[in-house]
Amino acid sequence: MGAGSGSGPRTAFFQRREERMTVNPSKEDKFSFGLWTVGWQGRDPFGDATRPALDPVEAVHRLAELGAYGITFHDDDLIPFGSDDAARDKQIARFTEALAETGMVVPMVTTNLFTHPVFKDGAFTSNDRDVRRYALRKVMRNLDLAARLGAETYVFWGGREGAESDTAKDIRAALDRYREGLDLLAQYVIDRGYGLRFAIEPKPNEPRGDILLPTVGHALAFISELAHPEMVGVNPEVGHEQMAGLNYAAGIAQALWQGKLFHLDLNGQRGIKFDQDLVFGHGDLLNAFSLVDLLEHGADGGPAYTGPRHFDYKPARTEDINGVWASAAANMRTYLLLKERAAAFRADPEVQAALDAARVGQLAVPTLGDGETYADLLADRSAYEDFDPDAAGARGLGAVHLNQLAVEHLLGAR
Ligand SMILES: [Mn+2]
Repeated sequence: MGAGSGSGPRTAFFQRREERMTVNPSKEDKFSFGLWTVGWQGRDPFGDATRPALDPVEAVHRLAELGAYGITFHDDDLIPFGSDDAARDKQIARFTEALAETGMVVPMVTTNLFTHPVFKDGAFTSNDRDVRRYALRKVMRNLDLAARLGAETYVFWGGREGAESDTAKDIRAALDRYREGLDLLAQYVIDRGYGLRFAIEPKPNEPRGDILLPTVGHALAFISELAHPEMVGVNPEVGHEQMAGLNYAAGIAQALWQGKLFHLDLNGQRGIKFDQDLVFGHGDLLNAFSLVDLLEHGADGGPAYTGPRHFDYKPARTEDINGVWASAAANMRTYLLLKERAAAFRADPEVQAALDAARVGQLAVPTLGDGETYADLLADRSAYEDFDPDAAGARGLGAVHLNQLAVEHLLGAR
């Protein structure tokens, strides 16, 4: 199969390779990066920083040159914690100027509610009421800035909202306080006319032993309990779901199904271990392929998601500043290559035949006919009395063949 002997397939292979050389990111691709990604200095629990601090203004310029369209940040990424008003205004002015010079946008903003020791037991769900009130004020201040910069989405990652022991945190009370906080902030956004939507980012653990709203499913269930559920969706991260052993593309599919995919964080993770934040595709590449196929072709062949393709990765601690920019470019190039490979997969007649053989499209057909009732189903002898379960049980699906075709497209062998 694939590029065998003979000039035909070989020529086609090299033509494809030529085409792929031209895969370069542009603003239309809507790639965005967190300031904290390329700005990560490589400090981890066991070691000091391996890189110098990066000026946010330089990050804006370099990412724009690489083809990104947007940049995102936590309040403290842009304005160091504890800055006075004059320093804060000056930094915002420098950043705004860099955005104007490059045409970069700020599609999403979020709050750092985890670095300062004040948040060691959480922000909205700290046992200490004064800490909870302080956290809400910190978010409101940054919501004002997010609206000023034209952001559409405000992310809530509750990394410290959790515990290490079951006895020190009343989970039901913590969820009450989480809801109280988000309801208050939603009302603030409505009253100010900011037009921002909220996106909850689940994570199972790290830095807390156990974090509240640990998976996409937990977050979706929590959202249904809020005062303004229509304003709140999810921001699932590849690595966070995979740290819980879950299928990221499947979680994204459910978020889309519920109309709740407001934003997403792309990166790579290799199995159930600490949060690696690898380059997108540098973990479970086959799941990344399925994810891009879903995002780009999941709605009758067209994009199922049109928001930012946001990368929340960390350039490996081993890299110098050149490696930082190489890894930033790698995220975008990998996404575009997967997009190209997924399009080739969809266009392949053998894939279409394998999809038909596996009856993938049949799942879209409702189980009951139009207007059919359970009484009609009970009266349908072909559904039960005359049905041959042994024959149906003997049918092959051909799922492995279909998956192999995906692998071969991913490898560039077709
Ligand atoms: Mn992560």
